[in-house]
Amino acid sequence: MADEVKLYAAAPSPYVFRAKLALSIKGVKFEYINEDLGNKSAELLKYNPVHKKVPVLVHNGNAISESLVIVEYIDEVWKGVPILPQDPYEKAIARFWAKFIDDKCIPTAFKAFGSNGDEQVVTEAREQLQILENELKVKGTKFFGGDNINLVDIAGSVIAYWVGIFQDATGLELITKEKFPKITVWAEDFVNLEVVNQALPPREDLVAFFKKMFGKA
Ligand SMILES: N[C@@H](CCC(=O)N[C@@H](CS)C(=O)NCC(=O)O)C(=O)O
Repeated sequence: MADEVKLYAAAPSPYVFRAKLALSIKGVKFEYINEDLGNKSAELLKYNPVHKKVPVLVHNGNAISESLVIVEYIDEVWKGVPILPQDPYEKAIARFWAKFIDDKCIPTAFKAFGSNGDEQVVTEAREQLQILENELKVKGTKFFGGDNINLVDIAGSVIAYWVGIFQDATGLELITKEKFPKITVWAEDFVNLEVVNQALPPREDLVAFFKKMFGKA
């Protein structure tokens, strides 16, 4: 029997994108279920009763929540192009950086974009991004995964694509080529990958959406 794969989603969500990209990398066919987050479906609330958030992956009736957990699940179930390193130490390091992006980079960046340019808040966000910049410099590779993207690059898609959109929506230049040369080149390389590019939501739609969200429309 063929696998039944459903993704409960919302187009502007960078977390949904992680799951969508992982499915695309593995070549998995899935049903995309667009949620109205202002009026969540009974299925979403049933499948993710704890957080009530997208993405939720439902595989043959089993629901999995939290984007990084979903990406790991996809990597284990569907073989082919690997997303996590096989070596236990390398795998732990990838999980560490993905968690760093979620725990430190995203919350501080989001706070900065919502702060109307508050200097202290912007500095805090740039301090976290600087750690990521240094990591790319130390690694000296094209992607966090080396020649190919891995869990960290997928986690970082919010920085590679969404941050530029938040910048356009708010007018705050958090990341510039001068301040973050490694992140800038990595972001361009990531977004230019065909598998990434084809899965990304259109830029103009996101700018309009986040302008409203940040009260700039
Ligand atoms: N930690 C979660 C975050 C997911 C998340 O924040 N989803 C947002 C959309 S970007 C959502 O569903 N928000 C609805 C709500 O908070 O009510 C993950 O990685 O999946």
